[in-house]
Amino acid sequence: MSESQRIIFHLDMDHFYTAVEERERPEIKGKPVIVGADPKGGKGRGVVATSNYVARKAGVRSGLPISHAWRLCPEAVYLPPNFSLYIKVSDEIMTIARNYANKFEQWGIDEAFLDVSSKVNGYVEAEDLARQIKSEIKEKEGLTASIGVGPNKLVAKVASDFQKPDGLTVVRDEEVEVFLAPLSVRKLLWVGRKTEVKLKELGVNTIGDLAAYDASTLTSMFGVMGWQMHLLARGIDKSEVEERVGVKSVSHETTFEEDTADSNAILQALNELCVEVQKETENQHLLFKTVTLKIRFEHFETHTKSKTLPFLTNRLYDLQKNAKEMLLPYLHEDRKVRLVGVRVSSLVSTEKQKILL
Ligand code: TTP
Ligand code: CA
Repeated sequence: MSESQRIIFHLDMDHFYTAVEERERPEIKGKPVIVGADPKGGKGRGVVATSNYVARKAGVRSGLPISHAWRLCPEAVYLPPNFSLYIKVSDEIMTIARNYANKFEQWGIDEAFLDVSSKVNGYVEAEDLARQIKSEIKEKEGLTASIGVGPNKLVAKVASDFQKPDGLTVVRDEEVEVFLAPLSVRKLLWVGRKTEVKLKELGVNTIGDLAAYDASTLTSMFGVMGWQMHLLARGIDKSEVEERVGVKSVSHETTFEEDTADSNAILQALNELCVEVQKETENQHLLFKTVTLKIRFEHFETHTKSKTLPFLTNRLYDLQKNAKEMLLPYLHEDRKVRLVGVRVSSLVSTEKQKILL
């Protein structure tokens, strides 16, 4: 299929965490709302996860130190993140959106790409379809989404951000260049702050400036990325919408040198496995919700038992306590154990807010 025949949507929920909180607590609607670390009267550490549009008017944004947010907006409603609720709502939204797409790619907790090329005939139908998705989400979840429609993922992504909140921006193939040209280079997916500074030094501020710049100079300065940036600036992006597979679980298991019925030895092994699993989740910036115990007796009789916690965690204590609780009923003096294992799943990345269920 040629590039010009594709129609891609990018769906992005508006101020997601705070929108969910406002839905759950109608009494805070209209007030500035900030989800993030505890401000502790201005002495808190940690950062803002997100803020609603009222708080954004006061300058409070994602990533700002919470103490700074407190100075800008002490009257805001400050709430700790309720990840399990956001994940549940995210799942429901993704289920709604997925239904409309030929190909679907979740991109973070509140974003997704949809390839609807063979669902619609042209941009007029595409716009109707985008409206339908927005209203189904509004009706079923009470939340607003912004959708960008374009010939590829890049244009769709930039378009969804163009008229927020509750936006719908359609950019047809022939409009791409004019649409992108006046926007800051920062809007391009892979242009970070450092690159932005370097580009500014070259006199490149807008996407249009970048598109007009000599590609080989960019390549000599930034390597492959320079070449890619130049393509993106011209609105060229051939990447496909595809289901992403992430880390789904983290697990460790151990086989005893000799089968054993010594409950102390088995519990100690389990604790050590929990330490390894917890370390790995921490290194990968993951929180988990489901803990699974695996136990194999002599003669290979194997059992697994899982428990889903009511909250997301990455604490060793939670892991060890729950794994132990599941293990104890299996331990008997006359039953020798060959192997124990621990797995955590229902993972969420704290770093990029990617869901890896
Ligand atoms: P975003 O989509 O970047 O932001 P948003 O939905 O809050 O606001 P917008 O209307 O501009 O799209 O991120 C989605 C959620 O991810 C956000 O609600 C909270 C979380 N998040 C963080 O926890 N830390 C961050 O630094 C960012 C950017 C987001
Ligand atoms: Ca969002």
